[in-house]
Amino acid sequence: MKKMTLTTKILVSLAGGIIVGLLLFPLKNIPFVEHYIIGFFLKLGGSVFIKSIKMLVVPLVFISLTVGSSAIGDTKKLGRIGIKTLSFYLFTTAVAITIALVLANIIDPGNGLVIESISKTSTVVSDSKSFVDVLIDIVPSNPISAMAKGNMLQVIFFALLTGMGLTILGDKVSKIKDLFDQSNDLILELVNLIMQLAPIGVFCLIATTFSTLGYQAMVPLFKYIMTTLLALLIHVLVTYQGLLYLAAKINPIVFIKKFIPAISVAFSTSSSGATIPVNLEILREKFGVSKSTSSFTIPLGASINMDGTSIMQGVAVVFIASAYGIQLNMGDYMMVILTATLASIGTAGVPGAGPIMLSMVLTQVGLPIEGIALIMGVDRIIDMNRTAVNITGDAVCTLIIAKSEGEDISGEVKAELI
Ligand code: DAS
Repeated sequence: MKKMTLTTKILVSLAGGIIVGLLLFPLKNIPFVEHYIIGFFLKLGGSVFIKSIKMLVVPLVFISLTVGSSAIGDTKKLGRIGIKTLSFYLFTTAVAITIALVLANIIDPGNGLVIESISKTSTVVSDSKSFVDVLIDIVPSNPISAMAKGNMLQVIFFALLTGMGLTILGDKVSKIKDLFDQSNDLILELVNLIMQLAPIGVFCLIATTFSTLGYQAMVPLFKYIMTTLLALLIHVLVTYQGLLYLAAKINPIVFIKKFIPAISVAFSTSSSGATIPVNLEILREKFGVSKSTSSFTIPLGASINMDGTSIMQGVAVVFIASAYGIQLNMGDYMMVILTATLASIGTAGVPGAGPIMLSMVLTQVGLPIEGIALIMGVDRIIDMNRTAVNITGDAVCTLIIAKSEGEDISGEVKAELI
């Protein structure tokens, strides 16, 4: 029998976990079920998986952001293309998360899923702190302490600075740059190893959710998935196609038809990294983008441009806050946009990287990281879709940058058709 892919195993464990959870729900008050099945086996499998994800947050953010920002730093040599690319990526990521936050607040997918009412843990943005204090607090007085405490904005600040330092010093610190690059490969392998636990972790987490909440968990989770997919669709059809048409006069239908193979690879692999080759081939062969432009924008985008991921994070923050009865204020939402936009620079283009960065965003707004357990069960379904959006954003940016550089892009809406 053909070996099941990890995605298939996760989807099978998701279905199995829901069924087992619903079967256990009527039995949940029986001491044996409560203390051994739910309270021991399911709790053990789910908690170990969540803590394994949590374990990677600080090293993944620091290393991948240092590597990401040193790559951005190289744009100094590329001048305008680098600045345009970085500006476009950060702009669309901020638009993406704003769409997610607005849509999630309208639909409120977490409504009805009452886990428990708890107060926010201390957040970076609290009523007592003025905005200037928040900005001052981004700078760590001790980067090691920032990492130990998981103050992620301070870790991000230090990582961006480190990456820029590496670029400025260039060949003088090539060994340190190589060490960071190798450490990035190592940390991505650790993410991959942790993701091998996903089938067990997903089974335990989703079985725990349904054995304790029963059918009441069905509708909120379904609404969470649909809200995220709707936000992803809006971002592709409105933001991306609108920008493509306005900035590059490219016919949206032509773009989608030509880009389907890349979307399919991203959907099936849940990996931006794995989609780089087919993305490059389509942009060069079917749109005529130059090698020099695409070989810069696509690999950079696959590592720092994660609009789909930031959309998941925006919806998940609202969903988890609602499930725990926590009211978020405007300062919190601004913090989510800032943190998720910066986090996208550090999100790795590998399966399952999104929830690792989500735990960072949750920490910054004082939400319980355990809330990830609510959505982790269905995350792979969303990962397939958000990865497809991530790489579509990379391609849209590339086409707009190429057009702005005077390259003749095929697929443009010819004057006679406008
Ligand atoms: N799967 C990641 C990617 O390759 C994104 C994520 O996990 O959010 O883009």
